[in-house]
Amino acid sequence: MARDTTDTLGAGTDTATPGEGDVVSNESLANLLREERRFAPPADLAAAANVKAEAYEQAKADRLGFWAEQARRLTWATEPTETLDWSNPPFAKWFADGELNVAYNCVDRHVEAGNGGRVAIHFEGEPGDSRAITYAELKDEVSRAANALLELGVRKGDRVAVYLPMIPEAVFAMLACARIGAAHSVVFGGFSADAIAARIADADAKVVITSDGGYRRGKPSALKPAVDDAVARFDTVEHVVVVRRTGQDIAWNDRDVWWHEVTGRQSAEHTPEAFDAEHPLFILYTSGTTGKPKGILHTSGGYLTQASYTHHAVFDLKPETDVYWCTADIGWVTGHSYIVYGPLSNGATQVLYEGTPDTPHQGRFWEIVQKYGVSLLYTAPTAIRTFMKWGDDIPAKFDLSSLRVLGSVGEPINPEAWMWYRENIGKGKCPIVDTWWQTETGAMMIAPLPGVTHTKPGSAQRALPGISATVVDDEGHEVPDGGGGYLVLTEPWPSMLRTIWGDDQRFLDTYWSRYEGKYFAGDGAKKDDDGDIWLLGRVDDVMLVSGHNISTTEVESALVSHPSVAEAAVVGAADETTGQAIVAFVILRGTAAESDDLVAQLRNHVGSALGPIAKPKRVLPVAELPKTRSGKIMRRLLRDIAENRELGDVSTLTDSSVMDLIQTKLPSASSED
Ligand code: 6R9
Repeated sequence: MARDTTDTLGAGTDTATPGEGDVVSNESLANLLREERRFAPPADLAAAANVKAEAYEQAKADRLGFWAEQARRLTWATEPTETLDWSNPPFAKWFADGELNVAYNCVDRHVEAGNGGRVAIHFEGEPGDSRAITYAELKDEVSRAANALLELGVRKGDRVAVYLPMIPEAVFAMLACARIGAAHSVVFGGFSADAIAARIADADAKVVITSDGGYRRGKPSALKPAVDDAVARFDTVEHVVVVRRTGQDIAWNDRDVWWHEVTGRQSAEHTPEAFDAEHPLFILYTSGTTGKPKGILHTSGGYLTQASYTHHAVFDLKPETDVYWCTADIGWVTGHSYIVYGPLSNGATQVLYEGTPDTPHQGRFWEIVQKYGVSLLYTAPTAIRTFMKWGDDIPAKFDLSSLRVLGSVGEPINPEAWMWYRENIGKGKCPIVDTWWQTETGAMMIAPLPGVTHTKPGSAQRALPGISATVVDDEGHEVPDGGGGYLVLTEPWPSMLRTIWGDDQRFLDTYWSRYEGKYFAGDGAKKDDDGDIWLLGRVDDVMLVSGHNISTTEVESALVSHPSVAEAAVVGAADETTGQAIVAFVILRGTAAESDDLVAQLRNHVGSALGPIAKPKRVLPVAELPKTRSGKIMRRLLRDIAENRELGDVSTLTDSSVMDLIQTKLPSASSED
């Protein structure tokens, strides 16, 4: 199934596609796609890069020494003397005898270094309101919020749920928790009352921080009613803190307190306490293939070391001059590591945008880049493909000359989307860093270094310095260059998940039982002839056609390389003769007209790009694709459609009407030659 975040704990159990059996067969993933384009780093960027090629050598010679050095980029109350304790694998301890305060590292130390006047956050509300928050102001806000949480009875070791829109208070709330040693559990602001309730229960959260609402597609959208509904199911939630954002009418309960009141009466002084490096920092829920979301636990010192280092290395952040913008929601791991902890620990100036890319117009992102002079941009392939569909003329209207590094995360980026990003947004001069990582890995694992790597469209390329990743076959043997199989991580890394909250056994079973001593990421991957890694999508999505494992990603990329296609989602549907047959759903680019002739062209196009085995049996032009709220395509639902089955759980879809639209397309399905 597509990797998504299920709305409720316990609900949404997925079953394997009938007839498909175990898609991880003895046939390793076929290596079909060829990509010859290469792009050298710009000379000036390479010359001044934060991290140069030596880092790989240095980390290879002494991996733990390398991470110990990166840990010294942080400010410790007690410097660690131990780097890694791996005496009880896979339960790692990093920097175990060190002590630090994560919020101090993200806030106070920049003020102490004389940078209190630097803007930490340029907030841009969807309606066009804006607010600049300096590091000195951030320190006051976080300190007041920390004092407020203490007044409400939150203590070190407690859990606080956060359910907020993309507003500065979300950052303040997370850092306030970190400051007092309470773990936050951020629940994405689009989730239902059931999802909130399940997460409150699983983590036993004592306080919930929410808002009346947020702005979404030009309208206030309420948040508090869902929290009220969820909280009413327990007597364990002591307080609900409510940020006033939209001013809409809300019901008020005894346990509710206004954020502005409870923080407004606090001192702006709060002395951060130092916590053990292994003190819990946050829990973030991610779905499993079997329904119940997993509470991924991250701790302090190792997590911050890697979030901070990778942000510095992969974005080449120059905090004095760069303006960074990550468009992810704070409710996803990307928002945690690359809006809050990575950039702020590095003293970055960043943009925080509340709304959607097409409100009030389809150029909103580029208008924001122009307004703030954004130099480092981090977004997702789904957004890039949407911009491709909207047309090249939209970004062309804005001044994007401030950009210098472009990042991608969340899904494999198709080579054509990569090229579009490079040409239309980066104007051919910005390196693209395709960053592979997961909620579980906490921080980036496989990505180019912008001043070092000769980039290849569509490949995340190689493990970052200090990270060990490879591709193995079914038996766990490393595949040779040119081979395909499953991505594994072969050595522990500082920001690795420590366990699944309350369920060590599930942690072992999910990640560590498939290959002895290796972390199983659940993604298909291949190595090219240079040994560079290409991600091929979730293992559960891999198709088995006439005995060959074929990746959805490669077929999708071949489709997107056709000038008429903006986006594609491919699934394997049960088929009497071939086991599974490839069915492709495609969104056409603005100008392309749907016709039988085009469908035939697209099928042939894939056949000639990848070989006859990968030629889709059916190609269905559709207006939209089902996506999770973090933008990942939900292929599981498309499989249901392709196999004429009742749809499975649709609660994680951004827009469930999409499925009705797609279903109406089925009769016009074009079939085989
Ligand atoms: C950071 C994040 C993790 C899964 C991961 C993989 C996919 C993420 C990717 C990518 C190819 C990339 N994924 N980045 N696939 N190339 N650059 O997205 O975390 O929400 O936990 O999802 O996303 O399938 O296993 P998370």
